[in-house]
Amino acid sequence: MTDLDQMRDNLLAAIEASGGLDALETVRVGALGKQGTVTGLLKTLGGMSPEQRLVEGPRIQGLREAVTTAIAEKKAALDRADLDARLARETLDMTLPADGIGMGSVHPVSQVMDELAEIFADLGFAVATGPEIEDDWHNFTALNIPETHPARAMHDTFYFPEREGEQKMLLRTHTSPVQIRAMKAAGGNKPIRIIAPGRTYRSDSDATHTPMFHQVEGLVIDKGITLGHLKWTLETFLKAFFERDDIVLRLRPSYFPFTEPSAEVDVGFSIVNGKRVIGGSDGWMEVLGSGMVHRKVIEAGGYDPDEWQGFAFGCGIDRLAMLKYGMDDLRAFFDGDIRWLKHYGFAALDVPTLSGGVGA
Ligand code: 2NL
Repeated sequence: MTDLDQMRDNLLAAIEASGGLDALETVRVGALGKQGTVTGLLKTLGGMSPEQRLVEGPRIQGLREAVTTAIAEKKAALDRADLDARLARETLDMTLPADGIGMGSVHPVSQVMDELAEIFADLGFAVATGPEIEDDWHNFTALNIPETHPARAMHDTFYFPEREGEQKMLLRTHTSPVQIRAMKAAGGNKPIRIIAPGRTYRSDSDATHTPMFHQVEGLVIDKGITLGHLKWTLETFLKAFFERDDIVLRLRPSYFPFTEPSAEVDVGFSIVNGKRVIGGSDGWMEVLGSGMVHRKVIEAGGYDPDEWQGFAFGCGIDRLAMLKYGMDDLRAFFDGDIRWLKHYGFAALDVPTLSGGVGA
């Protein structure tokens, strides 16, 4: 065996024995680096005679190629082993449950508004909306509310600063102006059946009153409308809303400027586990205000009161939600506390339907 063969065997053995990329690099530098043994041999070619170079050149170049190839193969093997080790170490358990997606929920007020729309749609009522910033005429005058009425006082209603030659503007105190606008738009010659749900504002704040609250009003205008239509409609609505057949109503004579006669509507409740539940007859609870639309209001809406009659009603949506879903603090409705919303909120795709049960 020549020195060159011996050198090749030693180098190939050293490459094969390298346990890692660092050790392999050391072998490479020792053989092929600037000061390397193989590089040193290549340098000796310059000092040889042409005959000797013809013999030694291919041998030394052969050695260089053999070493280069062996290093490349060893490096690939080490890389592969390294990858295999990492794959074995870094496992990903595909059977673990994924992180939950943060889903929002439908606020009880929105849920109840959807339920109201669904129930009244079945009775032929459309949903009407209008501005929350109203003028004095639509909110008060058209509704036969006198200039001296306490509701018109600064401490009850939120007014905007007055402007020269313009109507007083305010935040609507009920959704009645929406219905006045609907009457005006109808032109005084066709029947109307609408509900008007929405935000309303009064300068009031304690455990059971917030400055902003939600109201729904209903209005029917037609020829030959009586209190009987009113009572049947409210009874049918309350049975559908509270999802009980044992709903009993009591109409108590009352007063509103916009209706004549007027009636407060009480619903029978029963006591279940110390709490009041709608239905049954352990006692009476006031839930709605109602009446036959005052002839002055029919006139203000552009209808002839000798030909057209109507009934109307109004009630708080927040209160309806509390009675149906069992919350006891109104203020929590508008705090935006995520825990309250999670607890009392409704699934976004759980749209109320009469057939599926409006109560979600
Ligand atoms: C209540 C009482 C009521 C009305 C609202 C109304 C609207 C028009 C004409 C006549 Cl356009 N009336 N709305 C009628 C009676 C009662 O609400 O206690 N609301 C919370």
